[in-house]
Amino acid sequence: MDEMGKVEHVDILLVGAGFGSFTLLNRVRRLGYSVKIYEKGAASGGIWYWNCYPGARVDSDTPIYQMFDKEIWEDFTFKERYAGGPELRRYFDHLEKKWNLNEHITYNKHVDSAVFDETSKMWLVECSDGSEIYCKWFIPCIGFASRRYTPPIQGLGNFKGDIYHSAVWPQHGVNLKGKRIAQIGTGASGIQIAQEIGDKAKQLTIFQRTPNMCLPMNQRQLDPKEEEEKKKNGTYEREIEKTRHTFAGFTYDFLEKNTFDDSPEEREAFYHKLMVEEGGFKFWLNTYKDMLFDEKANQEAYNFWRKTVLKRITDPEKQRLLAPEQAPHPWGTKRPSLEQHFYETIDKPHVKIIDVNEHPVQEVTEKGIKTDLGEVEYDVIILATGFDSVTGSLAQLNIQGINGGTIADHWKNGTRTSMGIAMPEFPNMFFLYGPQAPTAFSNGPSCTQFQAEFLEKFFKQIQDEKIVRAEATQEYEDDWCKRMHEKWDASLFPRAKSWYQGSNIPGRKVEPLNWAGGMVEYVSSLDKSISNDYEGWKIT
Ligand code: N01
Repeated sequence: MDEMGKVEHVDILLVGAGFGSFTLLNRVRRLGYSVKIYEKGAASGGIWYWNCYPGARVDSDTPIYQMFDKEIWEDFTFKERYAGGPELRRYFDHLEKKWNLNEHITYNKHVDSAVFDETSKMWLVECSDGSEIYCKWFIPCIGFASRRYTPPIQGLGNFKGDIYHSAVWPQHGVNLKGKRIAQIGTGASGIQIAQEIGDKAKQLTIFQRTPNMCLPMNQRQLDPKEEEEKKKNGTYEREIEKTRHTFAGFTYDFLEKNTFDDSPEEREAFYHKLMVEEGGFKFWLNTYKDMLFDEKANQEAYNFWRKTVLKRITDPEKQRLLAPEQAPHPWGTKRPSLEQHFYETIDKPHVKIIDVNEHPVQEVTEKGIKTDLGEVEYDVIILATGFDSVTGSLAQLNIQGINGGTIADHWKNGTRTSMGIAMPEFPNMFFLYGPQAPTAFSNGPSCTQFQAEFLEKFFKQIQDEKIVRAEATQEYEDDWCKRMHEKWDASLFPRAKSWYQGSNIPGRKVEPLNWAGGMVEYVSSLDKSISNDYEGWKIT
């Protein structure tokens, strides 16, 4: 409500203050739309606000993990090849100032529900503080990881020490020096936390369900002068332009050749270059084109990965647990984390690994954790157990479509979207960086940038044509779901129990959640849906 007691109105309401909403806001306000962002946290950054655990760091490298706008990078230079959480928070402050975003953002504003009013063609959005706002276009930009997952571990509530989840880490930080720490989970968050706190802890026990087949990050400090030069000589622009033409929105892509096109010596040298010399995701996304499709090719990659990692672990039991002879799933079908000194840290005597498949957690007690190996006391339990990924963010909101059903209802027999950006029965609503888009298969800022560019074109076109209602067609949704499955089923991805397909949570439907057909095909599908007289949309 405003001071007159009237419900507020805005053209476009965005939810979440992260990459997605900032990119989109800056584009659509130039078209003359009034735009607001509601953010439930006290500051911007999205995932970087909430996941402020020790060692949080991005796994896309500079310069592509940022806004693709020259005016922004002109006077902000990242200090590291892979930026850490605090630097990314500073980057968001910079964005807010540079683009004067403050007047558009309301913090500590938690959207609870939204309902579409067919008469006014507007969404009525309600917040947990009781306030309401009408918007013509409703666009949640809440990403794929805003609903954390805590497994139902017996007795967790009885623990008298401290429990922290990586996805809602205290903003003021936590002193873990000299503590006896249990950490559950070894995904990207778990790997980063363990390598960061390993040396501070008196004792660290990691409860592992699946080994994370990590790749070396090859982190390095950036030389500010060199970066300035790259900005001047066009390198930044060229690198960013490359992201438009690759499978995952990175600067590199799969090779044209297959694994066994090379001789064993050539292959060995190539793997070494990618994994050891260059680091990052190159061994995953810049490798032979059959690696994620052909079992033998994949095994070859795993053999090299294992051989390389084993050299960094001395304890034979830890070697067995971290890099087993038999891979738990094809290599790369679960997101490999980028580590800095994870294996060396874990190899230390005060760090233990318990495989929960061999020794399940029986119960958390007041003092510690009990398995068939006995009860061990801890001061702190860290839950690095991930998210109700990809769909959980949107499904948790009470958003009602025209037939009164919520998003969760729309997905009760499986996730369905039109091009990973809209759904039938939810007119005038889009979402960024969510289900069935390239999302977790992409460099995040590339995905949000290309989706925002599409929406900018869309909003420009409907403004010119005085269109007030747009709803994805059922036909387009059916077709997208079919294509989603075709791409997914042709790969080795279905073979891993991973959050890519919802199998990290017992009982959840297992289905492809991210578009596996590549960024280029994705963007051209979006464009086609409006260029051809709105063939993907019902328009009025
Ligand atoms: O979550 P995860 P995350 N008992 O789901 C384990 C992005 N991100 O927060 O592998 C024991 O990957 C679970 O085991 P398993 C990035 O895209 C990026 O780490 O399912 N363990 C797994 O080990 C990332 O990939 C960064 O068998 C249990 C862990 O908990 C995504 O977010 C940093 C268990 C969860 O790992 C998710 O990352 C952080 C149980 N009952 C996040 N239940 C960057 O580096 C679950 N687990 C950019």
